[in-house]
Amino acid sequence: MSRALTFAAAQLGPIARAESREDVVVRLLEMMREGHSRGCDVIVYPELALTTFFPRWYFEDQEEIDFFFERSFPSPVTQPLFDEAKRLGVGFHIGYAELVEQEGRLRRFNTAVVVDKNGEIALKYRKIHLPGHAEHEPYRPFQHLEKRYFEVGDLGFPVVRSMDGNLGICICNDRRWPEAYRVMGLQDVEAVFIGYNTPTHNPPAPQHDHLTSFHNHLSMQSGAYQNATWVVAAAKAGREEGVDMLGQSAIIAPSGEIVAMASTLEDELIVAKCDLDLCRSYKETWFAFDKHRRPEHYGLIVERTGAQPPGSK
Ligand code: CDV
Repeated sequence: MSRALTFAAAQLGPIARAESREDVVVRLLEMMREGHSRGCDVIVYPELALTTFFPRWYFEDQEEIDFFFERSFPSPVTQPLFDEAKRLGVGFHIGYAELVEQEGRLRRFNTAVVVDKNGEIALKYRKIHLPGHAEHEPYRPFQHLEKRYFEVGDLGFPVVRSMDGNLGICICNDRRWPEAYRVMGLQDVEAVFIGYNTPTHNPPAPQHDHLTSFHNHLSMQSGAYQNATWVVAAAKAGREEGVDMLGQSAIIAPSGEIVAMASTLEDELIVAKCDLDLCRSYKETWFAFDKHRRPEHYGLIVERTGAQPPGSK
């Protein structure tokens, strides 16, 4: 008997800066209901799914920045997502900007949660690989100030048993780093949920722009295959506040194959029935970690951050 869950990636089209959270929640609810009618168990929404992608602007006024953050989750505005999930019996994953008082100070994280079919938060993750820069860089046509607005996540890469699967999360830039998947792979992850906001133009390296889509799928397909897991990845896509954002949200099998992909740059739900037991045939053969890994030879991975050429001290 197979253990199949039906996953959806709920790609979002652009969210304008002037669009309210209430308006966005209406869009998210519409997609949740569509997902339910298509038999979905879990719906994956993108990174920072409640507002426009605000790190593209340089703000000095903390109040202006904090406008984009959630002080509680759920809040009165986002509670309908939790209520509808419970009523319909579907789980969901969603990313949001989190503002929390912790260790006696205000802290800000780029966060995502998995909510189960009872409307309860089953898993929380705070983004670890924060891309971009911390200061205003006037040469850029738009900024990417995640290093300014967020702290590095402090929860590691946790995996939870929920909704009959071993579920993990990573967020956008994390998907380019094999360590993120491997830490979850070592917790027997069977599905990794990923939300992303990826401009198709990267100002520091425009020579790679034509490969944006290739690198998106390359990273996630290798992460899925090498860790024998499903990957469900949802973009915020389209031209948002003048910036073109990558679409091509995808559901990827443990074989590394893309089994569903978005074809628009708008709100679009892609759905696939995913047999979690398919992970086993990879976890027990090619990637039987217990038999084949050699961690005694991987020390540098945790001892060293930046590369050093041979012979350097
Ligand atoms: N939101 C992101 O993390 N974006 C990064 C880049 C484009 C800055 C990404 O890796 O897609």
